[in-house]
Amino acid sequence: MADKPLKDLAPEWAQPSTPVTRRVFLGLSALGVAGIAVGGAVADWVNRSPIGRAASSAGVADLIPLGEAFRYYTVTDGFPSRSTAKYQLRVHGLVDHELKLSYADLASRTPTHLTKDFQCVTGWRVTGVHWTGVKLSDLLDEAGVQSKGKALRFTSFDGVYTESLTLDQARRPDVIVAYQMEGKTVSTEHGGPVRLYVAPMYGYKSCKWLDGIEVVDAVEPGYWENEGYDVDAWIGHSNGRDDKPV
Ligand SMILES: Nc1nc2c(c(=O)[nH]1)N[C@H]1C(S)=C(S)[C@@H](COP(=O)(O)O)O[C@H]1N2
Ligand SMILES: [Mo]
Repeated sequence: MADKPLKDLAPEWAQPSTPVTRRVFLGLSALGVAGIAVGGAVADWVNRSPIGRAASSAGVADLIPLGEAFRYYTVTDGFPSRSTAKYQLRVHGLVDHELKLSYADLASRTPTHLTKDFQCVTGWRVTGVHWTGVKLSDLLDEAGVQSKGKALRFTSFDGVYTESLTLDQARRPDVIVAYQMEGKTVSTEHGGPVRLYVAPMYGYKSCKWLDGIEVVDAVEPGYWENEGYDVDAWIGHSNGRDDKPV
């Protein structure tokens, strides 16, 4: 596959609303050589220090060696927080019965456990992440999808991010509304208390801070898809980035 300019492959850090601040750059150059020598410590630094987290949310951290560490992404200027007590998920649109589900409602349904890799299209991957959630297909069946319904539009309580799947994709058994990650309620930084987890696709499909699932009649491209990512996000087939299915 032909090489594309890096900016097309990594709009997360190239796009103007997440500028790389001077502070982030200073932090990164201070890290310099030491970062290569102590990979684990670098991952901790990215996860814990304000500079590391700024670098991470700006996508700059993709440029430094981290080994297997999650980056915490957000397209807004923060990580919106909602308690499990206040959380609500709406399943609406072309359905027979609209659902309004609390965290407890989700947790009381038949759980699905998945241990799978999490892979961002920019190149980082965390292997063997343990997720617990409810199959999206179960929620769709409960709501009763009308015959005009062909696709889903996901919304986030960050107020900005959106994602999409076709109904066929959404009905796969490895697509879940996840309320636990590594045995605990999904953290605020990882899009909790509830996020989508679309195992067979790149991370951008896995909408964080999920608050709405709308059944619509056609796929509507999501946030990053409007910035150039493929609507088709199957790992191994998208953006010329990775040919090895996981
Ligand atoms: N609401 C919201 N969801 C999002 C994103 C985001 O910025 N905002 N980033 C996406 C991308 S590109 C990836 S790789 C994963 C990253 O998940 P993490 O921040 O838990 O590592 O979340 C996806 N879902
Ligand atoms: Mo990503």
